[in-house]
Amino acid sequence: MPNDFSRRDFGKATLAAVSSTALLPSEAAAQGSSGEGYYAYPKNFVWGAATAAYQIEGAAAEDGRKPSTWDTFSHTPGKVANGDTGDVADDHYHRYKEDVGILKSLGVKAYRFSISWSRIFPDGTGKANEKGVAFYDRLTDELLANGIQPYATLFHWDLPQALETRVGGWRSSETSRAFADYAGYITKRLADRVKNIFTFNEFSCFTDEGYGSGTKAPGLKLAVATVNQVRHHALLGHGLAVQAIRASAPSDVRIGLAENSRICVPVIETPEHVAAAGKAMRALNAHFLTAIMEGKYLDSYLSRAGKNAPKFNEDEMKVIGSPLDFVGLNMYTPTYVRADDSNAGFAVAQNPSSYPHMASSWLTIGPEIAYWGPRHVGDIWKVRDVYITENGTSSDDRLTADGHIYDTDRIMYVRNHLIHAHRAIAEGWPLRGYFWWSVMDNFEWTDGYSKRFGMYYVDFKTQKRTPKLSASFYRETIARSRVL
Ligand code: PNW
Repeated sequence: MPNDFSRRDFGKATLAAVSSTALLPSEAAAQGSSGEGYYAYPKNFVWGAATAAYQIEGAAAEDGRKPSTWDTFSHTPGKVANGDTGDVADDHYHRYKEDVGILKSLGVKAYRFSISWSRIFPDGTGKANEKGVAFYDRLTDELLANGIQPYATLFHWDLPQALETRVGGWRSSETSRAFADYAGYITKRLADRVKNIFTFNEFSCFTDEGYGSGTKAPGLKLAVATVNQVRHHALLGHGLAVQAIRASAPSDVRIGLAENSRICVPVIETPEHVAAAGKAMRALNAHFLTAIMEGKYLDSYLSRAGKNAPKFNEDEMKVIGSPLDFVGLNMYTPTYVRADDSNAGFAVAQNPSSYPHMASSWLTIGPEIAYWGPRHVGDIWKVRDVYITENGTSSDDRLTADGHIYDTDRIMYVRNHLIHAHRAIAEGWPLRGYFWWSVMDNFEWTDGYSKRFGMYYVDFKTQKRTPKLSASFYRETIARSRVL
């Protein structure tokens, strides 16, 4: 990361650039504003929406695609709610034009989707599958024809099963190298049109949860030392991919990642708790985001891991720390932090059992993350471009007799995050865009189709998409470029 950048200068520039529109509520009130411009966003803010391949595409065995670890996992009895699989999902593979039409009607400027490695290299390595590449060609062209910028994620958890079977998946650095080859290949084929590329989506969900708790594919419960090595191989895959993309990409291509780092919110916004939250941000993300941003593992992480620490060398750490153009934060839940006398200087404040959550019980509500995420990343690592690459919620959506879905809880959730995100921008923190998770209801991993995250309701029997009230909320918000 470039270290030459002064936050204060940057903050000034940003505030100058947006000063006619971005007023803090108190400023607007002081000026006697009637609300015009209230929570206004900069005109160049990237309003977007996000999905992932295995969650929406379906067509699991079509045009040469072979199984990923998620096909195997979802077809294993007892792993996914109701025995649901991604075989058909939203049938997006065949309905992508209709779905791009939905994006256009929302008015989004950017669409974040993921590429199924198993479509491109069905065996993980070897000869590319032209028909698989052709699908992403069609999708990219359709997006651009509709004025929507494609933001592509290379890995959203669906590893080609062949790599899991042959080399043990992320247990082997062969998978890291195979990933870099795939990343370089995609760049050659798509980067003339796809200008924003994410390497990975959320490391913990395929490392810790795939090989440790076993709650996600490939569903293994292995020793801590193995899991730490898996984490390291994933980071190495990221770094090697960054280098492979840079080696073949046109100069206007930007590279980043989408990480669900713990976002540390001070319990009370006093200097001591704020300082503790910054320390916690580095320490609690030591094995993923901090390692990438700093090109090293913190001593505290290594000493805590002890004999289970990952095996690595300095060359690998340099690769892992390859400079990025932006950082994407997937954010759903807060980690509240307080100052503490321990060596670490912070402690996580556990939520009481009464703490509120959304329809998914893990989804505790703390919209301050939309402020603290961009602030920490801008402050600690001097990152110049931060995106909220996922934010959204499940809701107990019901079609009413009049055919509508009034998802007021989803609107409440997103609106509050957008208000806190606005504060980050108004203070000059480098937040550039927001991607709503998700466009439409889809395969919600181990919850199958039982949890709905979309702005569009999907009837999975007929594949009919119906806009929820939240779709109107987002359309109006984007059209006016302010929180409504
Ligand atoms: C993200 N947590 O996963 C994923 O990137 C999406 O594919 C997924 O559909 C979406 O969030 C909603 O779950 C997460 O426990 C999984 O904090 C778990 C957590 C956060 C994000």
